[in-house]
Amino acid sequence: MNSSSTATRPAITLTIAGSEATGGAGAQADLKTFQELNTYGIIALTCIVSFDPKDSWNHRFVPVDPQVISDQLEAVQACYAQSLDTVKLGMMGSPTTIDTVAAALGRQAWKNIVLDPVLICKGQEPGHALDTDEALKTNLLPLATFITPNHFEAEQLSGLTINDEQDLINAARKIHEISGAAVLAKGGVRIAGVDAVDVFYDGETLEVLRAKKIGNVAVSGAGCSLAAAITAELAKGATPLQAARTAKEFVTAGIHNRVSGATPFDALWQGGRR
Ligand code: PXL
Repeated sequence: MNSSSTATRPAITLTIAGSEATGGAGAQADLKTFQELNTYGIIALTCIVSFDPKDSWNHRFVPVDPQVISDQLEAVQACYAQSLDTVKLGMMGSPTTIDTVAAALGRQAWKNIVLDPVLICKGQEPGHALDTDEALKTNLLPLATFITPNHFEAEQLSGLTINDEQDLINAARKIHEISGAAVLAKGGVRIAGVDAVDVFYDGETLEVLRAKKIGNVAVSGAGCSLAAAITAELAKGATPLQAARTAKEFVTAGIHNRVSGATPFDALWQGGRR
């Protein structure tokens, strides 16, 4: 180990997530967010998603072999045994992957486990989402310290139907009750109104975070980047509410400065605040 000053040593942030080759979402979005927010980013890959330009940009999904997921986590945990206490969980994609990841998480103590409960990606079997939902609820929800469900995921996890802001508040409360975690439930473009509304609830504080909607189409990477920004801020010592506020600003700036390609959706630019 070198003997340089600890003052400049960055906080370490691990994401356990899938690759999305065009760079908009997944582990790529997480790593760019970590770098932008001055943490040292690490990835353990769970799956590889490749959009198919010949088939309406639907997702082709390939899981990483469970042993290989385990090996990556073994390497990371052994390398940073002294300093790794913050992890983000992104797309798992299957119950087997969830079991593998839960087992690795159980091998050490964590300060922050941020769960972005990604349930389904186009191109996966719908039945898959149900299995994944159950496995998430059983194996990952109880470990999480912070959960960032989008509209669909909040409905699945809470069992509630969400049409408006009050429904989103009820869902955030319910997800906190079943997990004990801080929750940021994201309304995104799916709740009517001029603002993109997210609800924060940690059992004590309820805060509705608002930003003017920028268009009415979801931007790729917004959810991943939001959870990654929360992860980075927590790793640097922010409270959950501070982390949520900073993450919302970070994502809003990234959507303002989004990147477009041939896909029908744009991608968030993590450098948007510069
Ligand atoms: O945004 C959800 C998401 C997460 N992770 C991966 C993805 C996607 C959506 O495309 O591909 C790897």
